[in-house]
Amino acid sequence: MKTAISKITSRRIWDSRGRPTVEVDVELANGIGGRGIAPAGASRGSNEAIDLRDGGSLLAGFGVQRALSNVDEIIAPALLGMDAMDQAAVDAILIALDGTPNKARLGGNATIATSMAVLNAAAAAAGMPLWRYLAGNQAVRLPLPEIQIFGGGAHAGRRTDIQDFLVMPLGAQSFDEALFMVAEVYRAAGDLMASLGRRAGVADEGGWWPDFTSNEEALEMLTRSIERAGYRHDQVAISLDIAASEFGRNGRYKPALESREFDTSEWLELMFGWLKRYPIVSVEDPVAEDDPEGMRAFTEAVGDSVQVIGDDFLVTSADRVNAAAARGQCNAVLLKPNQAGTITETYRTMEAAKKLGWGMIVSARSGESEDTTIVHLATGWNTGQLKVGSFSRSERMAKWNEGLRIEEQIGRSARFAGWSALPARSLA
Ligand code: 2PG
Ligand code: MG
Repeated sequence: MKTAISKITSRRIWDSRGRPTVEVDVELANGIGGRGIAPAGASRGSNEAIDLRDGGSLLAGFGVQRALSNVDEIIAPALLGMDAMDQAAVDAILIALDGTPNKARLGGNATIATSMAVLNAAAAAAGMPLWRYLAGNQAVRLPLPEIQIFGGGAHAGRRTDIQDFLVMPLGAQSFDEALFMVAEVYRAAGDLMASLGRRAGVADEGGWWPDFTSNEEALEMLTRSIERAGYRHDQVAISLDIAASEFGRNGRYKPALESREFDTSEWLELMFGWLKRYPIVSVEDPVAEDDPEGMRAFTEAVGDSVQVIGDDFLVTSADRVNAAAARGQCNAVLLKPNQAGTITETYRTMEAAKKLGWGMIVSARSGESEDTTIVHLATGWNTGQLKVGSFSRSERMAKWNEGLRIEEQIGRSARFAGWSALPARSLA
């Protein structure tokens, strides 16, 4: 069999934060190969796949030697000879070898790098770009990008409580135009901060460092940046990742910049005020992962006008998506392949969300690399949305630029998701 896996190699490489991470190369009998690189989160959901690290004092405990050994000694021998074109069978072996609910034995970093490497090898063997291999005969759209302008929270020393201040170029007609619009907003935001003497470099995902005195000031500055770039709010709108698990627990919210504590309903009221005053069309993790009633209340209150994304709350789990839908929590899911640990589990989560008519946002992590697989997943699976961090630093730009190449490959029949990517309810 030409597409049998004949060799699997792992190595330690370095991510965008200068931390070690897992890279896996898969080679097939026909000599064709594929690669996968594990990303890493900083604000992680407690139920996501375990990012296996060595601990100890070297590299602040971030070493990946155990994960690499798991690839070489446990995963590779089990996958040799398997057909790379059968992703579900390969991933089923990874899941069975691990045997835990959260990849605690092998490490989600070991399994996702392997799973992505196999997928990339299969597409290469089929002689197709990955997005086309994934799409088969299904129609595809270039995803609506969700791009960070200011980075806060765990990615900026908790300088602001809100983690990601992002924009969505809803008025663009193409992916190319979408990036053009965001480039103008990103630059306008940098100029605005410079003119106020508040420009202080960038945060982990390349967004401007949030030198603000309140969360609301950041929202004000973002709104002004959109206007300064010459766009109306129906052309470029705001999306927030509150990442509330970072400062909320047991129904108590302690945002550092708000000078007091909140219970869930007070916290929701504060956010409802933001939704009234600023052009916000999407909110991720508005409440902590341990606050399902807060998530239900938020979704019920805003659900027909705002996309409500579960990240830490859903951890790319099909079961959690279905359970949340039954309880009226969220109307969109963030799809992070390394939260699930394999491509197949990520795919199943996407399918569950698609059946529900939910928004689907394929997402990078705050620790990234030159790997562009997720851009192909967003396009080939036709998820409609893609979140990669900001509009600077090459681990981010590698992905946005890959989207441009895909748009060119599709040519004149290329479609851009735009508004249509938001869940049906938020179009009302
Ligand atoms: C998130 C991501 C990306 P991290 O919370 O959505 O912004 O952050 O990878 O640190 O979890
Ligand atoms: Mg998030």
